[in-house]
Amino acid sequence: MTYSFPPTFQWGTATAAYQIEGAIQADGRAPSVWDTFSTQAGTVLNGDTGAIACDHYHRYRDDIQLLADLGIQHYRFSVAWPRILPQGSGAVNSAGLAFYDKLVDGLLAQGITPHVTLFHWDSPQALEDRYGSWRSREMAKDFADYATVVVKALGDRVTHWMTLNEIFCFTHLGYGVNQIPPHAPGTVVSSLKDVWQTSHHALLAHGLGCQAIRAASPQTCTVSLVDNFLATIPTVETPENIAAAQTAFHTVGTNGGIIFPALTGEYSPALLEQLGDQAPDIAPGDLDTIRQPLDALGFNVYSGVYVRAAETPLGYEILPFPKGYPRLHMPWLHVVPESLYWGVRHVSTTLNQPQMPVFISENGCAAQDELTQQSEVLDLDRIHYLRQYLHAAHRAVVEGYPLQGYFLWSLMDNFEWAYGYDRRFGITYIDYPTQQRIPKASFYWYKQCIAANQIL
Ligand code: PNW
Repeated sequence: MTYSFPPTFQWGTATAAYQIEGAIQADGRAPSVWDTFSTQAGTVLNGDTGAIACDHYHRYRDDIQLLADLGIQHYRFSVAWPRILPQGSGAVNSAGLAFYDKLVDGLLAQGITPHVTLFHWDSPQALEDRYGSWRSREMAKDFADYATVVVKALGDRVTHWMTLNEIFCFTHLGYGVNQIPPHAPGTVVSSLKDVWQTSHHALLAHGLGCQAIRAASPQTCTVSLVDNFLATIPTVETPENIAAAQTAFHTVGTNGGIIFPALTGEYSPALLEQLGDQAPDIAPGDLDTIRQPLDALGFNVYSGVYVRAAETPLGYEILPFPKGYPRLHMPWLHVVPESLYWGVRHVSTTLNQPQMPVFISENGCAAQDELTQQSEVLDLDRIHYLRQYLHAAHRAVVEGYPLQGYFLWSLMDNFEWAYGYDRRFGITYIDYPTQQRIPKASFYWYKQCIAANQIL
């Protein structure tokens, strides 16, 4: 059997501004919360920061060439808010916009479609100082104003927009009580309710952001949210286990309070019952603002959880991963390829959005890559991981779920947040001391898959 995809299937790869750009003081950029956070002792492994990263800001031409060599047609990257509005709001820094102008033109010249994430965690430090960033509702309005500036500047050439990347990570991991390792700004708020309030504000930013993008775009465009909801997988696909996975989908991770309101306009009742007085305050009209019509949903998928029906009060149980379960080079990176298929299926069924196009906005893994004497990286573990997840994507497509495309995380090794440069997710190896880009075996494998439009 060959595992071919439909001719319209979009093959892509993804990066994010703070993880690759470096050049943190260039052309009027002001600090982001990640600059502040990573320079505090003990926050990031080995004391790494994004100050230089992959120096993409200066080497973007080489990186566009790398994309062209890969034969990719779609590239997802993010814009750094503190380059555009260094104080978070107010004065626009045209030199910051000029960088993305050149990047977009360079991509288009190679026939590569840009897919732009407006926020991938690097919020302006100025807004943290002014009102505590996501702790304040003001953040949502400032985000929408920032979106307007970017879309007005690039919207003549960019038609694929994503509002926020992974609300769970930058709110619950950034403000949550006792999160290890924490995310910027690393501000521990005083209650679970206050944590949920930060993600509620982010949902508002998404809603106002969608409206701002559509209002500012000079042409028809597509708008999506990028979410890493947690997929629940029935251990064996019996009707009972499938029903159990659907029930569990409401309350695992932060699903019930992020993807549910974003797509359905309601927090999951099961989650609200669990939260009790720790649920966030929801002002009149908020849920209507949050549930915006979306052209597609971006799903970041790395892992998931197995569920089966059981005689427990909730009617299901989640199976813990036994010691020795296959895992890649992150504590949470259990190999659960079915999470891709089941995530897409839950959008259609459990969230009742059968018409909602889904694309995989990120999938990939960290591996312990080493350069051989011949300057090669034989990352077979990454190829095996990716192949399994692509098989799950193929299953979703052949069963008729509206899965449109797949963006591999990541084009190159980069600053992996609290793990710094210690964890490599790229299909291109970065030799940080020389900034040399060395395509790994997975790069050549993925290139062949793209060219053949099938899993090899
Ligand atoms: C995503 N988890 O983060 C981000 O969007 C990327 O910027 C990041 O580099 C990539 O995945 C790899 O980590 C995640 O705890 C952070 O399950 C945490 C989790 C998953 C994804």
